[in-house]
Amino acid sequence: MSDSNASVPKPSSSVKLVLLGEAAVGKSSLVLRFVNNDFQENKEPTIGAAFLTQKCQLPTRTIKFEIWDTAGQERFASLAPMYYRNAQSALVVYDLTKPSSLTKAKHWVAELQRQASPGIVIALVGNKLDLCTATGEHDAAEAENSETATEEPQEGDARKITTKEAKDYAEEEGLLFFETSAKDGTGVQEVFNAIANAIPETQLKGSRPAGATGQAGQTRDEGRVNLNANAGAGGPKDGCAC
Ligand SMILES: Nc1nc2c(ncn2[C@@H]2O[C@H](COP(=O)(O)OP(=O)(O)OP(=O)(O)O)[C@@H](O)[C@H]2O)c(=O)[nH]1
Ligand SMILES: [Mg+2]
Repeated sequence: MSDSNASVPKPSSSVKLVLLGEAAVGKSSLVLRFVNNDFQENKEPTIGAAFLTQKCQLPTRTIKFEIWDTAGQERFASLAPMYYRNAQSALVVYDLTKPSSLTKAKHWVAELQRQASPGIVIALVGNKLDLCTATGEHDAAEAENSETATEEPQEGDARKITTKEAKDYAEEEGLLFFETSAKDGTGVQEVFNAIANAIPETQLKGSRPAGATGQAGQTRDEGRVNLNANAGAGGPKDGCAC
């Protein structure tokens, strides 16, 4: 009668994650890629913030990301503390083709380090990698380890921020670092996977046994507070690297 193959329910933990960054760097697009495996060419700006969830299966536990996708437009900046309060993780996003966006990202990192929960896991994410060509281009998964990053942006390349510049800064500040493309999906799952793995056990709240079913599935439930209804209509993606 014993059923040795029956999977023992994994503990399930909620992780609050906030996305911050200058307007139009691709925060919502990264979330859309992660949650729906979708991309929209002309995504409208986020108004206020959007809330989405996505589950990731780690070998020993289920992580349910509670994602707050904030609006990058300056007029919404004062709302940000509401969303990063109690967050265990943050994606600070910049656009690899826009130097001002890295400056802005550094401001967000400083603010998080000053005012967010101690121990918050922060990932610095350079997005729009698909616009960067030839030299300076990296496999996003290798960005963390690469020792061969070019030091100067290459002529004719839309890239304006070298991997080395951002990676050196991330290392100094103890941040995870990735380059991504929400458009073609490069590096997106790796970011969330790395965050899920980087949250210390002690930081995981809401641990509870998972239900008897639904171990393998991704779930997507969106309770949006976004007035702009910028959700994608696609179905749940069918794989998660987490
Ligand atoms: N080529 C390219 N375009 C992208 C990428 N990610 C986002 N975009 C485009 O950039 C524009 C802005 O993307 P959003 O995801 O709305 O940016 P956001 O950071 O959420 O902007 P706010 O909500 O205003 O803060 C949209 O037109 C996207 O289609 C990417 O990886 N590559
Ligand atoms: Mg947005």
